Amino acid sequence: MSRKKIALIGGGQIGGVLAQLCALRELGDVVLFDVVEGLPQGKTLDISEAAPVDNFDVCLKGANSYEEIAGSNVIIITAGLPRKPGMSRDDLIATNSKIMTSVAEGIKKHAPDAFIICISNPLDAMVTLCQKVTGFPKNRVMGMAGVLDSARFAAFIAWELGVSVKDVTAMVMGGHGDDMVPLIRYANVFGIPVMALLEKKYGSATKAKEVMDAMVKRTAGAGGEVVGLLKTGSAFYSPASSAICMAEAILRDQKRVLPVCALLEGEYGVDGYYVGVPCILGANGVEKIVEIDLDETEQALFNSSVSHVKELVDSLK
Ligand code: A3D
Repeated sequence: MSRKKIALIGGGQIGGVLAQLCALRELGDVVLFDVVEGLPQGKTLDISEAAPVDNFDVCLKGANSYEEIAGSNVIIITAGLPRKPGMSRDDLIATNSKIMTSVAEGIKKHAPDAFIICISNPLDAMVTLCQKVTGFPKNRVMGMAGVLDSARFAAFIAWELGVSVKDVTAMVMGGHGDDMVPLIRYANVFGIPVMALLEKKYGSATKAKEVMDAMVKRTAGAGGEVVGLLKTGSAFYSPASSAICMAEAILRDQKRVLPVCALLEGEYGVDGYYVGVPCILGANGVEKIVEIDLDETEQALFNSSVSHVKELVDSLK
């Protein structure tokens, strides 16, 4: 039986970490593709030379030609510019849509059976474009944003309550913009609602709400917080880990329930747009969109986030 094959399109900050994580977890052989000559070859050689130390049996190869991605099971796209301080994700749309079109054409021609996970920003628009250009079925083209946004929300909750991140479940839905929707009501620590724990900690519902509101705000602005500190680019460790979690769910048929940027066709009252919603991810990619109940406030926030996604995607037409 041959190993699985993972192609990483874009060998920049996220691409390099993705390649290393694929190797450390022995997810399969890796092709790291970039338009810059030498960059993917140098990074994959560097990672490969750590194999005797880290004990992984996978082959990593750098490439500047799409022929090399043939036979890939999963492809993760990070090709495109990242944000700099003062930029919104939407400011990247003109440049990154040209890049995404060429990437999607390359994938369509050379890896027509692959599952695709897009990371390039503005995420919701880029994944839409990728699906349009490849023409792949909706279960095989998805975006990563919700896993990362939810991880950030969960990290802030764990730090605030002084509990292990392993026991926190917190989900963020909607578009990958500043109006994303962290779901307060569903956030829990091993089944205990986070709001109940905050109320116990502070002895006041008002203070608990204040603390939660601050965590929600920090979650929505978390990408920008990292950009502001780095100054030369955006987050790359946590986005890479989040995409690997999705790739692993597909490659190992884990049936994980994760927030995924998936094409909605009527679910949540949205038709024909990619939006972050909980999905079952397994060997068939997005196997099911899970519809959860939203109360009036959550639904209003979700609708407002979706209307921003629609505006952005419609500007591509
Ligand atoms: P960066 O380190 O600049 O890497 C991007 C790579 O893409 C560079 O090495 C480029 O050479 C390469 N590239 C440019 N054009 C092409 C092309 N046509 N074909 C193949 N490769 C090309 O950026 P990064 O890795 O930090 O970020 C990559 C993308 O992910 C950016 O658009 C970010 O905004 C986005 N991002 C998304 C999230 C989400 O949660 C969705 C988080 C963080 C970053």
